[in-house]
Amino acid sequence: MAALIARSSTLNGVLRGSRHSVLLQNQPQFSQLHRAPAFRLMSSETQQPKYEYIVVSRPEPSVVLVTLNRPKALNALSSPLFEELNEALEQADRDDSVGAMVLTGSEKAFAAGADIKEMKDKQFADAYKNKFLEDWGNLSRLRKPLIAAVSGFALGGGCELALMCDIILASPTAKFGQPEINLAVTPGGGGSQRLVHAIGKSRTMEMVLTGRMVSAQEASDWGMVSRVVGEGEAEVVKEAVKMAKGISEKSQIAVQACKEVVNAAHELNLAEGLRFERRIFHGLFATNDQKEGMAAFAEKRKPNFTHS
Ligand code: CO8
Repeated sequence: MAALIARSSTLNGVLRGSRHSVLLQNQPQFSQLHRAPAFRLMSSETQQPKYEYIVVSRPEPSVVLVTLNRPKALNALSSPLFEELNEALEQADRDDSVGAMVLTGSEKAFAAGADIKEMKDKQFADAYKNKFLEDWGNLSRLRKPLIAAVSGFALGGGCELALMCDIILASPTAKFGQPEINLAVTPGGGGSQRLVHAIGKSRTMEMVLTGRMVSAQEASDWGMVSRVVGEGEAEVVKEAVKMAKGISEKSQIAVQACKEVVNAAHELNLAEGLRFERRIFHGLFATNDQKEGMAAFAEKRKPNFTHS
């Protein structure tokens, strides 16, 4: 039976086994983790963390960090892993104390794709009837920003998972690819569509038709990732958490509105998009945060947003 227990009593256990424990303890706000008003679901009988394939932590009171945790399979994305991922991120999205989320993997692999061993015997009827992969796109519907911190392989579904995030930061070791062609299938998690928006048709065709892996630098030059940071996974996660913390200090209403208008550019033509952006802009004049933000600028002080 699952029971809610205070996260202060569980967090140490969760973090102790995590590769981020050093990073987390080095954060000045580490002690505040114990005061964060969040809870984790735990099994009361076993006292084990609820999740088997991910680790959820709070490197900052306002930032949730989700680490994919199937190291032996290079974080291959199985259905149970995705169920956990969706649940953890949706929970963070609903939590008023969370301003932004970070998703990462390991030094060797962000994720090496959908779990090929799980898929290999799948039949069309089962995939179609049971809407295989349909829930995997849930995280592209989160309202709060999600930042991918990518080291190592981000292949197939792993590359698509990164592309579902709002911002991608890459360590120099990151390698992006859509190698599904080698398995005689197409990308299935949005790669063929999102890549065209991000890097254009010719480069997408090259990635999808040849399966070639693209280096972090090349992905950055192509505009697929925001930038390449630091050396190794710890650095890229640290940078992503810093960015997430900075975003969580803004007005959360404005952050969600910005995310909504940028995402609309994928779906609307220019005239509709400009109209949509203007309407959202007009709407923000009804918020306390807009009044506070502009008053603070005029009075030369820091704004105190109430997210209202
Ligand atoms: N699925 C299942 N197991 C995997 C996967 C995978 N995608 N990738 C790696 N593994 C396993 C290996 O089988 C191996 O397990 P074991 O030790 O039991 O044999 C273990 O991880 C380590 O892998 P390797 O020994 O192969 O490690 P290498 O360092 O030699 O090679 C590579 C690393 C190059 C990443 C290699 O493992 C590889 O090519 N992996 C497959 C990459 C791939 O083809 N990905 C695409 C999969 S299809 C897909 O993603 C469809 C997307 C569907 C939509 C998803 C929506 C989000």
